[in-house]
Amino acid sequence: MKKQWWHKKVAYQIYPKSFMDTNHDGIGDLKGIIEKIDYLSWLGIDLIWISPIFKSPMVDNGYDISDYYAIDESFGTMEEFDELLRVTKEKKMEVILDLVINHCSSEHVWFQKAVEDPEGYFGKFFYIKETCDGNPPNNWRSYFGGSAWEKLPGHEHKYYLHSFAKEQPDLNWENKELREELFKMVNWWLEKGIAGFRIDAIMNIKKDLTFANLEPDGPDGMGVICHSMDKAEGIGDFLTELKVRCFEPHDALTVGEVFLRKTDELKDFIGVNGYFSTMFDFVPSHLNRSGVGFHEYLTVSFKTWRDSIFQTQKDTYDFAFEANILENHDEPRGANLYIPEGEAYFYSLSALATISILLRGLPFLYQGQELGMTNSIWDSVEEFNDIGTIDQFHYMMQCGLSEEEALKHCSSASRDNSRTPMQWDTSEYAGFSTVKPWIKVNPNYVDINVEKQKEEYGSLLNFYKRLIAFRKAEEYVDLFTYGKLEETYLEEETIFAYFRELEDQKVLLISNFSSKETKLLLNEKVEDVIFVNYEKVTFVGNQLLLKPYETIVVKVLED
Ligand code: TEU
Ligand code: CA
Repeated sequence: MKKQWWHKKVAYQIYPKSFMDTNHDGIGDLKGIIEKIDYLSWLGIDLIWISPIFKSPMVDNGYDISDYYAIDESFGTMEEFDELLRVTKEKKMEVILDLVINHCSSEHVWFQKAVEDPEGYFGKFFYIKETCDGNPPNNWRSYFGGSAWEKLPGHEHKYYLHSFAKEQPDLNWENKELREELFKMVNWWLEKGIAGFRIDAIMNIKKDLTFANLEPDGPDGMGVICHSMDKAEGIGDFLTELKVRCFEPHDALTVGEVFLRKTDELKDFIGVNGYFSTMFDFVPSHLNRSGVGFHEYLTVSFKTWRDSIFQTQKDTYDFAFEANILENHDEPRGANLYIPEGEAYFYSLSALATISILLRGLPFLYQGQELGMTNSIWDSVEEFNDIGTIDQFHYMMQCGLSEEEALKHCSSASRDNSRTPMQWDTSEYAGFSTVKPWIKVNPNYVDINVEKQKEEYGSLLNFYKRLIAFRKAEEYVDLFTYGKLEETYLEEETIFAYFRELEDQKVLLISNFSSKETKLLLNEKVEDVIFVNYEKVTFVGNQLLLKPYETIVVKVLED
């Protein structure tokens, strides 16, 4: 594999609205990020992805951009952004931003002009369709609920397409002029000195241009728009152009938010000459999705989860790195998703951390994950801010669920669970702000916060710091970056185990991912124990006595 500048990095996602507020308006800001760079550097982070900070009416918290060249006032100014870049460079950190180019905001000037003159230059930046019967052009349901078509204001028979909210009109990538505008913007940011982008909802840019109806999948007679993408062909041409015109000349790091991952296309996407540097492995976090809604989430067994991670590793070994995550701003907390209820404590969370961070690929942490932040407590639907959650609530009621049931499902599945303010200390509002934040603080901040965990050697936060340092230690960094990953002990009910091997180095990770003790007879000769989450490891001969969630890394001797 060709070595890349970003291969050995450990990344951290910041959701700026919830990270740190410095001007007392209850909204996180750029100055807040600057203030906390030392913290991230202390933790061992050297790559930061910041969710959208561009000018936006905030219908979807910045994923609805009304000016790609401006910083939203609620986050700060362009000068502050430049200062952030300067400060991160000083700490040898790189910054990547969020590239939201499937859609813009309905307040973007392009859309405003399209409304004025749908047949004109800017009208062609969007998907605008006229219907004779006054109904939407087809039965596609948007991701955030309701028809994916909205009437163009002031035009009775004209509709525009929006895969997400109606305030997020889809951009028409078939139009060369639109693409040129986007390439110009992408290059402008890269020239400013950012290292690259996380690329939002990118699979949506290619449409099924027949606009055929979908098989209905709900009581509303609609089908969710993602299924229309099965029939969208030729996305590769757009992505190649984007790469050649923007990413390649800047040696940018690009992380695709690629859904509908197809194994036989992985080389095209993230191979040596792929469209992107890497893409997130969403398979493990989406195993519980049935594709219909919050109320139809499935239960996922330990083995299904474990084996899905191994499958991705097998699919990409030799030619690519996936980006490994436990959490992001669209998912509930990993502590709730991957760990059985009532069992999220230091040992289980540190086990999860070790399994994830030592995989082959680019590790991403999401803010608060290093503390073991959990899903919050939601007392009523009014407490949610997320447009997707509010839609799901109403959709579940439409499907016949009671208000109580709908709230229960939202509480466990809502994206707002990961968007509660970062928990810095025990002061009111968790040290995130001095005023009431835009979204409810998780009441457990009194126990789970940076200040407290920084002081305790045995905290999850300090564990993460040691774990990142271990991955990056001179002795192991090549092994953990480039070494082959091979799964083992697959027949064991609770064991998550894999080898990492590079040339004459070979280590074995063993995790007893269960609240019960277990024994494991090792087939390997152990030379040394090099990483642990308990103080003491117990061997009886070659048998390991593993405590609940005990996780170790050992050096093994080749026979
Ligand atoms: O997400 C794309 C996407 O498809 C998600 O809406 C996903 O289906 C949903 O969050 C369920 O987990 C990206 C961003 O990550 C998300 O925050 C934005 O809302 C969305 O694009 C629109 O820009
Ligand atoms: Ca603020």
